[in-house]
Amino acid sequence: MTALAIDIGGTKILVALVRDGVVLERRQVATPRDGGGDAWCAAIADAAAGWRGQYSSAGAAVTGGIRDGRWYALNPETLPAPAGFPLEATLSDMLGLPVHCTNDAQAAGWGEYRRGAGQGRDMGFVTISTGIGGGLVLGGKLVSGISGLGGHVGLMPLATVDGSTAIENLCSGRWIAKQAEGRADDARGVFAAAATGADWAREIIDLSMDRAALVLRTLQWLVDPAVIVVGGGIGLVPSYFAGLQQRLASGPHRTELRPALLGGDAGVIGAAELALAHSETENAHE
Ligand code: BMX
Repeated sequence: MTALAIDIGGTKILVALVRDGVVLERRQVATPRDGGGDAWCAAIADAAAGWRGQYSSAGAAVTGGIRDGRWYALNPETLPAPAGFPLEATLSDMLGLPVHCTNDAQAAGWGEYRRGAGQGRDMGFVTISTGIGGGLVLGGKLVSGISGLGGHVGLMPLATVDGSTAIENLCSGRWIAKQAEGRADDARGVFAAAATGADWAREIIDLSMDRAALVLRTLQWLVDPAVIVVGGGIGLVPSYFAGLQQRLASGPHRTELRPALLGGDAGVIGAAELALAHSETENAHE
């Protein structure tokens, strides 16, 4: 069964055709950050137009929260998703079939559990990207919680004593880009500068790794999972992943730290799996 899968992140939107955990075709567009919900959905419908008739279910993994099919930002700085935007209804109308929507890190965590680095083991998934998202799979179940936000570690108010800011605001890709203060255009530019030996860039990345390692450490204390899978455009930079590994090397936990095996496809692969499971449940109830 082929699914249309969508991943709406703070920086890019990926639209793909997925079958049995494999991406058959993909299209990627930059997220028009100021466009708003209708513009983002139109960009998705456009990108998928050529695949009409080739899929029988559809799912979307989105940055932010989903409640009753409506979308809202948890941290509008990651993406200012319009509060209460009817994402499921709008995408379903535009694409002509029901579209099941989930938080992006939840979907990616499920993708890694089913088809990637987590396979079959209790796992925590952490994506270090524009923001920092998280998901948990325990006992073979995605722990969505009552709000669909289980394991959302990037939003924990860890790094400040007064709890006034989420830890992602102090180490995510957006934070890295902001610290450059004009010396680089984006997080990628900071990594490029660090690679050529710029001390200012190394310091920013080191501090980001120190703080992101706290996120992973917290997950270890809370859940002590067999594996923590790290994904996202920042988390998957090899030197960054190695820095996290080094910071977690000591301590009593036996948790294995692994890079997402599905890389940037984890979200669409997870969204496809969840869409399929959802449409099977719906059909069983008909
Ligand atoms: C933020 C939050 C999470 C998301 C995470 C990673 C919003 C818009 N997003 O914590 O829901 O999982 O960022 O998102 O509130 P990404 O866009 O960086 O992949």
